[in-house]
Amino acid sequence: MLTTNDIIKEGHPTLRVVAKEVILPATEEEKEILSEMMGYLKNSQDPEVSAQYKLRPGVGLAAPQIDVPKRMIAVHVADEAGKQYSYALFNPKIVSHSVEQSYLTIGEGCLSVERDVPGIVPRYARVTVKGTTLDGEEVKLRLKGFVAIVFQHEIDHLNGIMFYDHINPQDPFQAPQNAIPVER
Ligand code: K2U
Ligand code: NI
Repeated sequence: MLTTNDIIKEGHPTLRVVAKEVILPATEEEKEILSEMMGYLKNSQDPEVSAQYKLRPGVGLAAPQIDVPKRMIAVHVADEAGKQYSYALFNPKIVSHSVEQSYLTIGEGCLSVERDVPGIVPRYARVTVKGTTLDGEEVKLRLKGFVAIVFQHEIDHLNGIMFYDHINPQDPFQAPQNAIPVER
């Protein structure tokens, strides 16, 4: 099983590469890796397992974070209404997005960043994401709120972007004009 030790930390070059498309159908090895990524998220959200293996809780994970520069992400998160989103996707892509922006009022963290980086991370308020599941099916997801923020954070990892790249260095707490604050 994946543990927090398998997650590379900032400074590791793989966090800054543009990850490669997965040639579909995915190989058994690629499916295994993506399943393990989803397993980490579920384990990290289980109080017993995460305590036993000292797992840092995560709602999303991108393959570059385990030193696999391929376009694969896992997201396991409940939205504001408690609806569970659990998606392990090959080649996720934001195919459209709102002009309107949003941001997580408490700021963002990252399993690859072992320090607090305070500040507002502007995101698109709504995104439509396409990707291919472990079963080889193409899905199209229309997302908003916290779940949309998580998907954008993970897809950024596939492009070598860290959440703090979006924070305004002049005024880290400046909320973008007309942006929707997302509480967590
Ligand atoms: O990619 C990662 O490093 C996992 C990130 C995902 C994240 C998405 C959106 C905003 C912040 C972080 C986190 O480590 S998951 C940890 C976490 C758990 C619950 C709520 C917020 C963040
Ligand atoms: Ni991250």
